[in-house]
Amino acid sequence: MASPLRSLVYDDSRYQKAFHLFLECSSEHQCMQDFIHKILPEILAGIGDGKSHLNVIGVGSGDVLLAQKSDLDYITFNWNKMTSAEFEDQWKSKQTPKKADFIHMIQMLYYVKDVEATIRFFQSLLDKHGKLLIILVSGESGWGKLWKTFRTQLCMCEISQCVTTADVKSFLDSEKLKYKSYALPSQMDITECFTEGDEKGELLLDFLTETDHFSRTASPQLKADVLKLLRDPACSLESNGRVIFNNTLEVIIVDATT
Ligand code: HSM
Repeated sequence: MASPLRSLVYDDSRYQKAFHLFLECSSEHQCMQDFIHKILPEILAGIGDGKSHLNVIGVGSGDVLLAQKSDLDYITFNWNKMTSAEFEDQWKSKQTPKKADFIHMIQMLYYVKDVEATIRFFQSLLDKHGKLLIILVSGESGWGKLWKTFRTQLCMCEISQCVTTADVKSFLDSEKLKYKSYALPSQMDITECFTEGDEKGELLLDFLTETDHFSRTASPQLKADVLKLLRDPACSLESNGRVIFNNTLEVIIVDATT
């Protein structure tokens, strides 16, 4: 029988609402900013091999925040408003010999059809000493536990949606690609998810399960099982009456092939 559950990605306005609430309730952006300011500069020090200009590709980057920045006029931006698969086709058809010094894919691999092909393609664009940065939720996070347990019920659309850094690392190991990884501890307050009918809790639950109106459309059994796991120490800690979900992210830095 077809599942009554519909992926949240098909309702963009609800997805945006849930995503913004998730950002308010989590330290997701803070932990990435700390990494970018404190650790990334040292990692990037060796790229470019003495060149005066660096070619950077941001896969999945948006242009909205750029309008608020006034100090970036030494950078030339070319925007490609297309999916990464379309970008790949376009790149291949142009047979461009250009290589990239740094490529970043921040929280975007959930939205591609083929994670391995996407990594393989972008890694192949790296110039000598170039680096590819991937950020996703860690396989050790609450997300990893949730998706391992309910993958068949919750990850039901054509995109990769439930991918974690554990999947990426096992692919990189199988391809014998060299990489380093860095855990970024992060939390998300999911207390309201356990109050029946709470609007905020229901939106957060949609974000966690990637499901449109999960509370209303999931079977009572699935809902009870998901809520039980979300509260389990495998996923969350309870502190001062709040339920704090493990939202740990992980950064993977892949080297160019020598
Ligand atoms: N689909 C959203 C996965 C995610 N989790 C992003 C944390 N950040």
